[in-house]
Amino acid sequence: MYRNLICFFAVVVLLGLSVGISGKMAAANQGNLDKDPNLVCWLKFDESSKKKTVAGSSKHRRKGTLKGSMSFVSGRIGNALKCDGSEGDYVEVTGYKGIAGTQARTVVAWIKTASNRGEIISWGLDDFGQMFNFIFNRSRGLGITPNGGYYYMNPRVDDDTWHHVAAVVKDAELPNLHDDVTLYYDGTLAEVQDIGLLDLWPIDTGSDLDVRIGRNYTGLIDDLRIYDRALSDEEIAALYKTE
Ligand SMILES: [Ca+2]
Repeated sequence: MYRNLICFFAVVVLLGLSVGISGKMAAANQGNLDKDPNLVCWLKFDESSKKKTVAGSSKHRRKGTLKGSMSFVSGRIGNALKCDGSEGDYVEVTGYKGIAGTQARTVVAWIKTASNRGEIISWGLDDFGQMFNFIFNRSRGLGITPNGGYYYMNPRVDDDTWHHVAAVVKDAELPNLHDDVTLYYDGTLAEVQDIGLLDLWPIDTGSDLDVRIGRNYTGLIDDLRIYDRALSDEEIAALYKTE
């Protein structure tokens, strides 16, 4: 009897400890992700509506410049960028070519849209395999295309509510869409549309075009981040919990 009671209390204490520890780890995680040396570009879009530039919040201080008529409105965290769906209206991170070649990378953002078209972010060289587009593929799901092949998530994003979306390319000699790209929806792994052989298209990004945000996209973008490493499932989940 006593032994059972002692076991019961030991389990309760251990459970309590583990919950406490994991809570602390998640909190530390998010703070670390803001200061992560691999956070190579971070745009919070907290500007007021008259601004034509976007402050860079990563330690690299890469900032954005508004091309065309975009604005800032109340967003998911502070203000957000409002995009009007035009090809000529986007934010350019002038002079920054993004992450080139086969290097691992992560792009993360909050988005709110009622339309399933346009780019969240893109860079590279306009040739097969050499672009890196986080885009609504063929007006279907949100995902990655390197210009040739495409890979997108099944969950609908175009319901005019805020969603946290991310794409991760992990370390690989020559990464391909099927084996090395992971898509996330609201902090968890997204179910992905199976395209077949096109999924195997390799990613070898060029470094010709500056990073561009919001081309042909209608809606809001907030707290956009680029890391030059693959974030883990836990780190994506921690960013989703960011307030
Ligand atoms: Ca913001």
